[in-house]
Amino acid sequence: MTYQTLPLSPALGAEVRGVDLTHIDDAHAQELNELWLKHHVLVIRDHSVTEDELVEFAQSFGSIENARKMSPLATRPEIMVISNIREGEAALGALPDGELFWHFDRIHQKVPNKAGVLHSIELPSKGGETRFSSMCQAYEALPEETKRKLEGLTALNTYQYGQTNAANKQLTKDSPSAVHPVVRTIPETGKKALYVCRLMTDRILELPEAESEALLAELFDHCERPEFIYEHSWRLGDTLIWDNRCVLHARNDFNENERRLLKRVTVGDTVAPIA
Ligand SMILES: O=C(O)CCC(=O)C(=O)O
Ligand SMILES: [Fe+2]
Repeated sequence: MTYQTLPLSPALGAEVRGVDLTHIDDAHAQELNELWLKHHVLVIRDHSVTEDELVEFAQSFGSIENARKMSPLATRPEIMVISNIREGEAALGALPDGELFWHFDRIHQKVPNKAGVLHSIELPSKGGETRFSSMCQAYEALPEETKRKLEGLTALNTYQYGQTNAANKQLTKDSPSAVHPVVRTIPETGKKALYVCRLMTDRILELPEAESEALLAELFDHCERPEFIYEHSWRLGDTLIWDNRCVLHARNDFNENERRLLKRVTVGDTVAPIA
């Protein structure tokens, strides 16, 4: 082992020390992948990187998916800019403002992405923390009866781009949607993870509407319990990678008059979620 790890919360997350993000060889990449499978969220502190270096680092975890729209604040199509920086009225990045409900990135697609990498460049003086919740822990903690009830269930997930909470969802016929198992198994570890989220999961297909609504409300509350969560308070030069297959994330509100700029690289998956 080359790297030293420090746990970030009882549920998930580890800070990894001794990483040179600009020199990741095959052995380093393998070690980082093992740590990522074990801790689900890895944080490397105090290490500013260029866009090229960030993309190269993310490639250690799989193949990269381009951003949906290229931002004027990025120089490569792989870089998704998460920022509230504006030119006039127009936001130059995605997901510009405020609180963001619990979600899995791209769960509304057939093959959602495997991991997300975020790198911090400008930060507000307070707020804007990103929270991560372990869906392996959340599944484990369910009563046996609920685990049995969830077997074989699938859910419809939809998303309208830019939407940040579930209350103001205004779906159109063209809003992307995908059906996935309510509990998925992570191929490398065989671990089961709850796979629903407040922002995008609309309906459990095998249940009558009222029953689906009641069960989802119960599951959302369960997923967001504090004991499953690590809250990341950003410092400049942080690089964070999370397992988007079994970790939910959300963002705390922050002052809209202060600038926040993160650059994200999205690691694609090769297989759709399996039950
Ligand atoms: O701004 C953040 O902290 C997180 C944004 C987000 O949800 C993402 O990059 O997928
Ligand atoms: Fe996200």
